[in-house]
Amino acid sequence: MGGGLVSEFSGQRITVAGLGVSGRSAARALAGLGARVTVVDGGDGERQRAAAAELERAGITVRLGDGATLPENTGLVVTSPGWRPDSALFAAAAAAGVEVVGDVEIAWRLRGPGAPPWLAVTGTNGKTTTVQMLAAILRAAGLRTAAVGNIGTPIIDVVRSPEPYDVLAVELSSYQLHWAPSVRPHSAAVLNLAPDHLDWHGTMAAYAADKGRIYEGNTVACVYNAADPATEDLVRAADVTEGCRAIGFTLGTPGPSQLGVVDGILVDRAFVPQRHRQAQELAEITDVTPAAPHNIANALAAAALARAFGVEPKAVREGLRAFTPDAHRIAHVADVAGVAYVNDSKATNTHAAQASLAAYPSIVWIAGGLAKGATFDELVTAAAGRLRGAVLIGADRQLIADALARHAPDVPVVSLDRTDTGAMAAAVREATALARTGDTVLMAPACASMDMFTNYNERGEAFATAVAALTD
Ligand code: UMA
Repeated sequence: MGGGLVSEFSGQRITVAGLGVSGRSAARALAGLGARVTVVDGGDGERQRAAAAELERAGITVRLGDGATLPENTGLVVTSPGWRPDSALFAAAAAAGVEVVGDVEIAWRLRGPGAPPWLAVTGTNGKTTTVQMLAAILRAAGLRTAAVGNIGTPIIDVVRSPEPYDVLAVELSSYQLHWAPSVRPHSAAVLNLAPDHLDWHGTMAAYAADKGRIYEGNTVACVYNAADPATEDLVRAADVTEGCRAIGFTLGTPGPSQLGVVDGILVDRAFVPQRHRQAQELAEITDVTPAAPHNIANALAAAALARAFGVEPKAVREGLRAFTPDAHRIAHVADVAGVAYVNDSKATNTHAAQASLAAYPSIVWIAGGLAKGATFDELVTAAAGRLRGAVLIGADRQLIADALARHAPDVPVVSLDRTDTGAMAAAVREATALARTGDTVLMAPACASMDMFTNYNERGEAFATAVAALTD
């Protein structure tokens, strides 16, 4: 792979949409292959200017402050995942008969002979953790691998790297799948399906259909969640390679062709010689950190993909033991004056927030941000009995305030009318004032972070810093 590629992109005029992580990676790779690249971005801030200067030094043209006009003579548009399909730039491309694809599609097209297969993971929640677990298991099996995609490392960077890989653990978002029509993973998993990103996809059906693309052309296993029939429906709808199997995972006793849990042991009844009579022990639930139900499900999905790739049971156990969870997913930050502070910044939608709100008996909830078209009635109804109070931040805080007024009218609510980064420290102070001994202050925003922060990591760090300041 790497530099020796003779490329279909050489000499082509390509417009890259977006100057973020994926756009910069795509622009550099395509320019390196001899394409004439123009990057366009609707923003014109400090971050974009610095990135533009860097790309311009590599001979790439950058146009800031106009993400709508298609540069003249564009032969292909390569979009970043965050750009909505109804963006004006794509309407202009369609009118000019120009193809639009994402950076993941380019990564797929750049694979040379002998390129490593992809084990791919999507789902509304748990995909980053599952991909990290999968990579840990593959490493424990002695395989050369990388965790790439929506997790933060653009796949193009790895596909073009001179370092050899045996297999890639790939996290794909619904956005990336939408723009990646020819990707064909070795095996793939959809972990769960709940409403998210509806402002981007338009409808739940469109969101599900984009997620379902991950199963297209799978050769060995389509892994689904037996507790979430919508994921199995997506397997049925997929056009897979002849001989590819549907493999379920369940927190209960597994049937044939499933992985599941029996007496605290993770067992495999799918990749064993006589699956109608035998089960293979893979690990114990105590090998998984944290051993919460949603995380056991993630471990089973990761194990299923690894087993589909031929990994031995022993490596599954070793990999799960080696895995350390994300610092921003239901992470206990500190206890201050008898109150626990928990960072679940990774809860960027209501489905994820529901899992952490269900885990504590008495909660002061910090929530809010960008709602992405979500509604909060179901979440608030489920959590109402556990809420000591709520502190709301961010652009769409009123939507949550309204749901609280409807379904939990007795819960005290503080709504902070500011969206600067210092708002988190104020929110932590307000939450502390509402909390009583034994309570948990839980930052599980149920919203995306980009109205106030660069990403959920930054939001989580702001929370941890604010908690640390309580004892200064
Ligand atoms: N921009 C415009 N016009 C638009 C939209 C964006 O000009 O209409 C510009 C912005 O000014 C910015 C750039 O495009 O400069 C950003 O592009 P982007 O939003 O696609 O973000 P990237 O930095 O390229 O990061 C993307 C993923 N972001 C999104 O899907 C929103 C990252 O996932 C991913 O890690 C990265 O590619 C590498 O693959 C983040 C994410 O939030 C973590 N994902 C969502 C999720 O997990 O829920 C799907």
